[in-house]
Amino acid sequence: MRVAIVGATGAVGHELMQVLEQSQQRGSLKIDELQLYASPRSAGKTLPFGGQDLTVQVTPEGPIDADIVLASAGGSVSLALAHQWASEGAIVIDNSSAFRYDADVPLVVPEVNGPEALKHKGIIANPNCTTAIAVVAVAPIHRKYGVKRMIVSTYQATSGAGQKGMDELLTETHKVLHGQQASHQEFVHPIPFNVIPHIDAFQDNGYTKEEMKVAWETHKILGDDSIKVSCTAVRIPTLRTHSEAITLELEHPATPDEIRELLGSAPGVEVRDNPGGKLYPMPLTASGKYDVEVGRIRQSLVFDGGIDLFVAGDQLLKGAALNAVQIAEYLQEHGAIKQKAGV
Ligand code: A2P
Ligand code: 11C
Repeated sequence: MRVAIVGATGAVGHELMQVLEQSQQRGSLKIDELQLYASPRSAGKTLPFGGQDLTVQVTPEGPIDADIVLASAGGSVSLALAHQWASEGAIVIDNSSAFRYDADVPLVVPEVNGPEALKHKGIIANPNCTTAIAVVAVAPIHRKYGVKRMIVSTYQATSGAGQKGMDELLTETHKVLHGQQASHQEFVHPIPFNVIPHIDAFQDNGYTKEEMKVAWETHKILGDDSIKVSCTAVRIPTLRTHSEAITLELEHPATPDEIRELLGSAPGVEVRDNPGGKLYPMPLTASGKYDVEVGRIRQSLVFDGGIDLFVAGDQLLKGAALNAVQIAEYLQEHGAIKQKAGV
């Protein structure tokens, strides 16, 4: 199978290469060729993969001769080029928000709605990171107990703004620690020692687009528009891993023990829930992990039989690169990747 990464030099691109290498080592994906693309700024750079140095090329404006294109160069690049890349038969797994709400583009978290991926028409969308991390924990609860309302407050890492976001956290914090004033470029305000309740653009209803994505995408992934979702999305000064406090009103009441047991066997979830032992989800422990940590599971004081919980999931992994590679693995497992003759 021939795989291409568009945006290979970015933060998600870097993780894509690691996750692909691990998938290849496990024997999940068999990669015959990996092509790397980025902007003209990076042309000629080399990046290591499988013991070789691969050269980064300028992203083509026409078809890409690969079986799978993992696109992570931002919405405007995908919007302009993804259909071209797919035009010769490549399947584009797109990490941007460009196509997520298109009726003929599946929006997929494999452990939640994997079969949707098989309905693609050339493009499959990878969800917004905050949503992907939340639905891994919420989907099993929805299936068994029926989620009526979902209230989410997020604590989002700077990795959500890519490598430049992480760099800004480090350089600006260094400045503050040396008595200088922090400035800002990737974020709306200086990020060191701050929290910013403003991610993406404000909409007419007073919510930000990031917050509305959590509602829109949860509906599409769970296949249920009736769930009422409200989100407050906040940027915090951590490097990677988004954390989320989630309150659920349920159709059928559940106890915390029932939810612990359910999530204990849910794919992609690690229950980390022993407050007495100071064990709960945190970016410190969830970073670098494939599973989403879930803990602080308790009975809601607001909704009878409802549940409160806290999740932490690596934004660059389950929130981006890992989910994309899992979609490719799902397609391959289901014989849905038609390799071209000669490969
Ligand atoms: P480059 O490193 O050459 O700028 P991040 O989200 O971490 O900022 O990464 C964005 C990725 O998208 C990088 O690999 C970046 O390449 C790539 N990229 C940005 N703009 C373009 C573009 N116009 N065409 C192709 N790739 C792009
Ligand atoms: C952030 N969640 O943390 C955003 C980044 O819809 O793919 C990802 C935006 C998206 O800034």
